[in-house]
Amino acid sequence: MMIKPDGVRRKLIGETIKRIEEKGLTLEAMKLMVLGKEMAKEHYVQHKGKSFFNDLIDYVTSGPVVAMIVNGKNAISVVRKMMGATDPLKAELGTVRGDFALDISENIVHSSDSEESAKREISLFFGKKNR
Ligand code: FUP
Repeated sequence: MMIKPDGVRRKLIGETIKRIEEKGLTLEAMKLMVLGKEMAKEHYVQHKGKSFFNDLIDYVTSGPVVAMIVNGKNAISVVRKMMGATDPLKAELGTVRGDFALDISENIVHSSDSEESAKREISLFFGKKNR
């Protein structure tokens, strides 16, 4: 998962990690970094060509992010549930987006939506060529 630039700017790193740890999940790796445009475009490749793509790339490269590898039972679905729906208006209270965000274009966090995307993202953010 990743705490995006607005999450870092708003000092929500600790709050987000606290929730993950209290749930019983384990932080396996963590990295604070500014994403380059190329890495950001690769990360969001499934949205290429969409109306919000350029704004999304500008936003996600606008400051440091915290990329994390989170492990634990059903980690992918549990983390997604804890982060809440992509649109903060639809995210339940008690989720990170439901509690801290108002707008879909600045929704604090990203979390992988499948085993396959988790593998792809881990290799993108933590793979050899980006170490
Ligand atoms: P998620 O899997 O919850 O991160 O959501 P998506 O992959 O669908 O979207 C990734 C990011 O694109 C969102 F976090 C915000 C941005 N987005 C928009 O700005 N507008 C949209 O209509 C959809 C997504």
